Amino acid sequence: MKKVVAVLAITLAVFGVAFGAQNSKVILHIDGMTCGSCATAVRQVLRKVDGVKDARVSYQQKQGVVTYDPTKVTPEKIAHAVTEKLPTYKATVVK
Ligand SMILES: [Cu+2]
Repeated sequence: MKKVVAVLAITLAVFGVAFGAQNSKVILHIDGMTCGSCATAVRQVLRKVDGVKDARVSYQQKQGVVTYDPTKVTPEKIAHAVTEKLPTYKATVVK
């Protein structure tokens, strides 16, 4: 029984690492936002991009922090989606 528990624990640990590795984070610099509504609009576009798990946008800081799956999308594609759907705002990859 102890062996079964140990195997289960190792399996869960391995899967945990695998799932964790699926998510990457990118910081975008976003120009053109003037209020909280701008940030909301940008955030909604970001969250609809395939492969994006989460997005936080601040117009004061002119930046967005995006959590994404690197097997599905690249930071460049995420930044491009913003400028393509909302040409008022210009998003560039910081890191
Ligand atoms: Cu605004």
